[in-house]
Amino acid sequence: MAAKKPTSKSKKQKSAKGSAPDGDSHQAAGGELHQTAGGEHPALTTNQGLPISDNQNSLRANPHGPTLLEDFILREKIMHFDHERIPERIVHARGTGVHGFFELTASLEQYTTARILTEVGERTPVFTRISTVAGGAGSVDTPRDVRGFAVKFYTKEGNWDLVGNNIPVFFIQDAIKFPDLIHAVKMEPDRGFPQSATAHDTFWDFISLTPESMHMVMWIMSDRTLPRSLRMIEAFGVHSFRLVNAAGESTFVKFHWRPKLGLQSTIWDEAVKTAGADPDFHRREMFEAVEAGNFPEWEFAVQLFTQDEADSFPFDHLDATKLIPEELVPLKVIGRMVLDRWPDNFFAETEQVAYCPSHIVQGIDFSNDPLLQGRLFSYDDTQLLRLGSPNFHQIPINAPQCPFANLQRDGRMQMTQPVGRVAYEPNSLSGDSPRETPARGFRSATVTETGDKGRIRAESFADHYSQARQFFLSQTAYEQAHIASALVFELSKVEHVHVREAMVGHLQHIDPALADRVAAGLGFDKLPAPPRAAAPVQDLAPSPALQIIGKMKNTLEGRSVGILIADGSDGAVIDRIKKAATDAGATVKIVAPKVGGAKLASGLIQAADGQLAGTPSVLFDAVAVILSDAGAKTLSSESAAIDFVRDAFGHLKAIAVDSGGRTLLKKAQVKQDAGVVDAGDQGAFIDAAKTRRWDREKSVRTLA
Ligand code: HDD
Repeated sequence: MAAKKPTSKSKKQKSAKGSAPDGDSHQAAGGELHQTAGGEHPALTTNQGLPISDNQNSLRANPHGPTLLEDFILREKIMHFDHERIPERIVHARGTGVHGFFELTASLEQYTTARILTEVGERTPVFTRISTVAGGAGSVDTPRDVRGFAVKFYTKEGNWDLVGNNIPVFFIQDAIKFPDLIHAVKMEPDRGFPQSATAHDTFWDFISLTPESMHMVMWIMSDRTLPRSLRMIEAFGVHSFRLVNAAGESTFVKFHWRPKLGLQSTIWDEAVKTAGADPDFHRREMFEAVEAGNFPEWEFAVQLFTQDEADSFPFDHLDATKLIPEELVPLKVIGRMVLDRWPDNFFAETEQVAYCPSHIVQGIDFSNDPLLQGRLFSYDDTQLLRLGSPNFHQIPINAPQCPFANLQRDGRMQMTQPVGRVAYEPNSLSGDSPRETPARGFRSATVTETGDKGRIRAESFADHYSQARQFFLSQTAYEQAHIASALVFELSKVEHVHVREAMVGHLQHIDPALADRVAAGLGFDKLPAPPRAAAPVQDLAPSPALQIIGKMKNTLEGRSVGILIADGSDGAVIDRIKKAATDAGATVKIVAPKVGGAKLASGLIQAADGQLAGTPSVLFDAVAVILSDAGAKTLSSESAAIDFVRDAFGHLKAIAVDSGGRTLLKKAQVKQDAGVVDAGDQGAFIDAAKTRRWDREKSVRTLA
């Protein structure tokens, strides 16, 4: 008999019978009961269903006496509380998850039997978790870090987990190096810091001794690791996978996610300040977007290629430190993903979701990428520790949404109640126990393997610098300057001079001019010698698709505009700016010295969305400063106001000002350039707000 399938359907089914109501009931010391929300409240009970008469006081021998061990209600409650946490993920501990759907727009029937990739128009539920890598679960959202991008597709043929990152390559070529990489990047073990940062000795020591990571280093030093929003990142399945068709033929595939809102990043100083202003910046922004119905959306695209084509590439596609430039194998868009439902419960869903690259469906198969092969073990193993039981697939967020049945039994936290005598196969005693299905069951791709067994790295994996060079040379001058400056910043935090030197040595293979800039930024008086390169560095054609600036969309959709006002501001100007920005798709927030709002020139009160001290300009993509003369005078001696405009300017944002706003800019010694526009010209402001003033940067900071 098939095991009963756990369900995650309706809210009603999910909340345990008798669980706490939304409204709060509070019994004061005098014993009076306050109901704070209307409606029928179910009785509060113990986990055994016993109604609880008093949830405010433990059982005591007398009013001033000791608490009694007998108080099983107290013990049950505290015991449960003590066990509320599970081990956090060793990597990707901090994440934000959202439900949604995947819809196929073009069939890959020629290449695969996987129905999720062949049934056009079919909507498949997904749960997507986007994460940082290095920090703990409580770390901030905006460190310089890779973003994980894990999608669980609840397909009709079983769950498919595509566990990728926002960077298409990885640090290492073989999974056996993963623990070393992570130990190097995490807090240093003797001192317990830094949290969530690569800018320290152990990380760069490891990297400087691992030439294969140079391509990834270029990506992580770029602004890709400083996303403006989780809705504005690309993501990649990284490895080559295989698609297998009905004839059993296989084609290699790389998976890509492309955000509908385009790519956008912040700059380093902005990311650092955002961490202080709002440690939950990305999670909050995602929450607010989903709640407002501005559902994040990505296109799903594939790069398809044969073994023969792969043989002609100037790199080995099984090496996860390499990407396939779009110019070499174009992307084919085959679907879209929309995230439209915030989870009901963070722990039950976002924390307990268990992704495993080994979760695939028939018609999709693995490649021999040695990094992928190691991952196929690691994730199941990690879920056993985190979730504590081989039955983790029964947790609603992890359970397939198609029928599933087998003869696995028992184990911790078994939630189903299998019936019958038979728990083995083959058997002759049961007429309805699950059986293997040779015709439609999963079959691995037919692959011939030859060669000598051994701990061997293929010769074709030896070129560590060519694609790093290609990436760097594909960037705009502004992006190159950010990469060089990020390297200077990070290596300046490294105490060991030989590690700094070793890194600059590697950079010489990537681009001698980059090495010069970083060496100058670090104050070297001579250039260190480059290490021996295991393979000649190739001059690959630049790939503009690798830029961020080139992929920024000329839109205010998904962006936010902050309007700084004070008592005496002109309400009509505020309204016009607000309307223009809202019409262009932006979210607008009013910032005032007091959260209660400001008294406008008209005498009306304008409500504020944020208090100035707690709502700095780093939270916005563009700002307007609308002040009366008196308001400007008051704010001129307010450091939060000075920082507001100075940072907006320093972070290359558009600023709209009226005459009071201009006074504040002068006081803050902010120069006026083409990105500082008159508040009366809303059209000019909207145009300027859609981009950043890259040409301003050289006037506000020294870049390497
Ligand atoms: Fe990993 C989590 C992505 C290499 C071992 N990984 C994890 C998550 C993402 C990735 C997005 C978080 C999933 C979630 O939201 O729960 N990992 C990658 C990518 C890699 C990669 C794109 C290279 C291409 N990972 C990798 C290797 C190993 C691991 C080589 C080990 C050999 N990864 C893990 C893990 C984690 C994990 C320890 C921690 C939590 C979890 O699995 O569920 O098993």
